[in-house]
Amino acid sequence: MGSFYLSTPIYYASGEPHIGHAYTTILADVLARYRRRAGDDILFLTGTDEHGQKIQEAAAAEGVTPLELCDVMAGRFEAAWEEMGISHDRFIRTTEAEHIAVVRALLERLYDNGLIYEAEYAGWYSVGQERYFTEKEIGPDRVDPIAGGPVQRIREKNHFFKMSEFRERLVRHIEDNPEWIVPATRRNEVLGFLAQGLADLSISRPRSRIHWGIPLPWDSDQVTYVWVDALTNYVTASGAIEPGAAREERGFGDSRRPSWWPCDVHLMGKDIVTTHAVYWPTLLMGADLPLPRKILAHGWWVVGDTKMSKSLGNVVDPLDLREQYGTDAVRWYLMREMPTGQDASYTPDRFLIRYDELRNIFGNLAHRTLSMVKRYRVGTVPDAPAESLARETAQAMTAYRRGLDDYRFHEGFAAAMDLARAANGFVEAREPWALARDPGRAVELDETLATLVRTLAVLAVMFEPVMPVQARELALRLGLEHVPLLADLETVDLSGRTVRVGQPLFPRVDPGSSDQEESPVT
Ligand code: ME8
Repeated sequence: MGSFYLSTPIYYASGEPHIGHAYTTILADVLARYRRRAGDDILFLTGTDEHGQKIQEAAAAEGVTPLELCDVMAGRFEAAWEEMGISHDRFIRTTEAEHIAVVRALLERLYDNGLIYEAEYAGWYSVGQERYFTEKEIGPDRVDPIAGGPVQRIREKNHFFKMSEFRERLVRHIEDNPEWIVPATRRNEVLGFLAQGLADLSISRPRSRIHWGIPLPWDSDQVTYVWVDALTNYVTASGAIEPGAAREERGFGDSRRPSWWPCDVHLMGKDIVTTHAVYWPTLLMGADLPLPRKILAHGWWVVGDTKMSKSLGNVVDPLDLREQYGTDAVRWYLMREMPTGQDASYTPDRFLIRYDELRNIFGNLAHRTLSMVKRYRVGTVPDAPAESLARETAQAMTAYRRGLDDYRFHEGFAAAMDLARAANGFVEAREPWALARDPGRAVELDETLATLVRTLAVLAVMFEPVMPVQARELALRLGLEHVPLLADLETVDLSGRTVRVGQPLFPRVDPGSSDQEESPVT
C-alpha cells in the first residue's frame, strides 16, 4: 500500500473531446482504479489547458470571450469524462486563481535563481502546437512537423529560461534511469533531440500579440508562454507550491499539507513528449523541484489508415459508440486494442470483434454460470470447495498484475480474458447439465458451480479497472456488496450467497440500429 499520483495532459479547451483524448484519460482511469483496488491512495489529475493564442483565436472566431469559450469547453470535457466513467480526483483548469498564483510563484523562483533573461527572438511559430520550430524542423514546405499546420514568422521581445544550462544533467538523468521515459522508442527520440544541443526556452509572449495568458510577475507587458503555464498544472494540483502569499512555499511532506509531488507518472500521447521530457524537467530543475518519476507516451489512434483530423471529418466520437454498446465496451476496445506505446487504427470491424469477444466469452460465462446456479441450486451458491481452475486463476492473476504494473494493459486484460476462456472450457468439460441429471454426482456439480462463481468474482476484480459498470453489476449479481479489493479476494466467502441472473451483461447489438436483443442462454 502506498500513494500514487498520476496525470493526463490537460486538453486544449479549443477542441471537442474525441477518441484520442478519451484513450489517454481511460488509460489513466484504468491505472487509477487498478491501484485503488490494490489498496493505494490515489491522486488522479486531468483538466483543460485554457490560455494562449490557440484559445484566443478560437474564441474570437466564435465571437465569445476566451473565458466564455473555456467555461463551455471545460464543461464538455467534464461531462464526457463522467459519461466514460472516469474517476479523476481533480479536474484542473489553468484559468483557476490557484493555478495562476502557482505559475507566478514558479516563475519567480526561476527568476530569483538567475535563470531568466530578456532577448529579441525571431522564429517560426505554430499556433496549432503553440511552440516554435527550427528552420530544419519545418522543412522546405514550412509546415509544423507534428500536424502539418501552418507556421508564422515572428520577431519580438521575449523572456528566456536558460534551459541550455540543464542539458547535460537531463541527458545523465535519462541515461541513468532507462525506465524514466517509456517506451524506449520515445526515450531514444528525446536523447537524439538532446544530442543536437539544447537552446534556451522562450517563456513569454508580448501582451500586445497575445493578451490571453498569465502576466509575468516582473513584466506585466508579457504573458507566460502557454506550455510553461500548462505544464505547471501538475505542480499546482500536487500542493507542492503554496500559492497565496507570494514566494511562500512549504516544504515537502509538510504535515499540515502533505504534497503529492513528485508525480508518479505523466501519461500522454507521443505528440507532446518533448515538452514533457525536456521543457518540464529542466524547468523543475531550475525551480529546485524533484522530477516526475515516469513519463509514459502512448501511441496514436488513426482512423482506418488516415490520421484523425477535423478537416477530414473523420474524428471518432467515443460517446456515439457508447450510446449503442455501453461505456464499458468502448473502454474495453480502446484498452485491449492498442498495445501501450504503439499506434492503433480504429475500424468499426475491429470494434465489433472486440465487442463479440466480450459478449461471447466473458458475458457468456457470467450468464451461463448465474443461470445454472439458479436452475440447479435455486440461486444459492453451493457451500463447496472451489478447487478447480486454481492453476489457471493463479497464472492469469500473475500475468494480469505484471501487465498492469508494467503499463502493458492490453496484456494484463488479455490474461483476464484467457481466464474467462478457460472457465468456458471447464464448463464444456464438466457438462454441468449432465451432472444435474445424475443425483449421484451432486458433489461434483456443487464443486463445478462453486468454482465458476469464484472465477466470476476474480474476473469482476480483474475487469473492474477497465469495465467498472459491468464489473460492479456482476459483483452485485453474485450477492457481493461491491467489487472486492485484490487483497480480499482470497478471503471473500461466496458460499450461501443468492445470485441474480438478470439480462446478459453485453447484449447482442445490431450495428445498424440501436435496438438491442437478448443473447440466447447457452
Ligand atoms: O497537447 N491518438 O492538448 P491536446 C491518441 N494542451 N491520443 C490522442 C490523439 C490520437 N489521435 N489525439 C489526441 C495538448 N490525443 C496540450 C497538453 S499538457 C501540460 C498540455 C491525446 O488537446 C494524447 O494524450 O492537443 C495527446 O497527447 C493529447 O490528447 C493532446 O491533447
